[in-house]
Amino acid sequence: MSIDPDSALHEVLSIVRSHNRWRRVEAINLIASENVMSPLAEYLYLNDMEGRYAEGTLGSRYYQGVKFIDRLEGVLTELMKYLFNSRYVDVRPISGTIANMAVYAALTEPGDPILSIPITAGSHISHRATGAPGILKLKVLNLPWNNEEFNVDVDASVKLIREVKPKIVILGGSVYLFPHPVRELADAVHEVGGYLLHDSAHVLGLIAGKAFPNPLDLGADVMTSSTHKTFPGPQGGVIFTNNEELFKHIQKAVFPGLTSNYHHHRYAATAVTAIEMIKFGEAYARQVVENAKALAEELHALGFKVVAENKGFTKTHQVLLDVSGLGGGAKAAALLEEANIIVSKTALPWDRAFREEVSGLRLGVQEMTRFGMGRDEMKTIAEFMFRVLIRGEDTAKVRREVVEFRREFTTVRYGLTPKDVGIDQEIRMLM
Ligand code: DSN
Repeated sequence: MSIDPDSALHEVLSIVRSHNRWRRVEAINLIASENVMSPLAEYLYLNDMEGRYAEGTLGSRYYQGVKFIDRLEGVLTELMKYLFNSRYVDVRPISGTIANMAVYAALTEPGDPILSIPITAGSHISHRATGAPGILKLKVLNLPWNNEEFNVDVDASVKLIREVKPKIVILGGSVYLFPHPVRELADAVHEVGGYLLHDSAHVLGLIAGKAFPNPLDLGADVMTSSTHKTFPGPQGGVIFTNNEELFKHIQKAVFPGLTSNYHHHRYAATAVTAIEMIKFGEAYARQVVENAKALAEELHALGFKVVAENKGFTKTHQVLLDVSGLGGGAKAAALLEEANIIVSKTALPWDRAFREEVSGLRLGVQEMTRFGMGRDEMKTIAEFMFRVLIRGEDTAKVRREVVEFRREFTTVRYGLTPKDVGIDQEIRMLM
């Protein structure tokens, strides 16, 4: 096989240009697990730390040349401690999944039972037997789920915890409309000698902005997260706890257990994002939750089956639709993508399984909120979705209008720019 490097180069540039234009300025992105960094965070993301090693823990490294990486990791750690009211923070995990795995590795033995919400109710793959817990040979059982409440069934869960005596009970997940019952389960978990872990990946930015309760304040022993969903930093993972003993075990699981390089170039961007959340996080988080509610109400008014109507639809960045009557989640998501509206299909708790035909669409408004959208724009988005999915309009026609609409919202809010800190230089994305 031969390959022409020049045409491959041309192709690489063209793919990146097309992607950037499509996802940055022409599509309405409603993937609930994504976001955009501020211009300053994006600017700082490219730095020399990208190619360096600093194996070990802060103050005890195996490499020379790390004095500035050490200082930066220290600053980032302090910012995260302050923002999330946590005594101990490990910012080294490179993803939320690695953060979860480090906690399991630190707190369990093979064969131990752990509990997490059912996959169809939105638990993350790293909470399930097919993911990290399975690799560590943990026995994963479902927390009982109440469809009416769209939440964990507290009484049935307390009963199960007393029976099973799990080592870890995991709350939080990828579908997350209402705060899970941390306070209500913490005592039962502790009674049987277990730990309560809250995976805050989806809601970290809302916690930072005080629009969602901080699980550590409510009795969670450990909180894990990624750093790039509602918390709009670069991709990465983080672990929080107030328990010094647990933290020692967790740190060892992170290194030498599960990582040897921490991708330090992301630290500056994560730190800037934390600073931005201190400065603008409350306004951002409030607007995100307001927008999610507005989008749910508009969709409902247009005839969509919006999940959890009896509970007011949502208290997070997410909105869930049951589109089983509109061809199912996969078909609806594909049709919307044709119209440049990017969403993910999802299982709903009443679906039989996760991998089969699923009934739901999961929408997240955090990224569009950062681009300055408010209630009026949520109405416009709901109307675009109505035209594609209910009225069955030509997707190419809707797409042209989506592009025109989206191009008005290309400046990231709630963040800093290089100019704000006296840097008269901008790196522009290839478009
Ligand atoms: N699976 C991702 C999500 O979309 O929620 C998180 O890793």
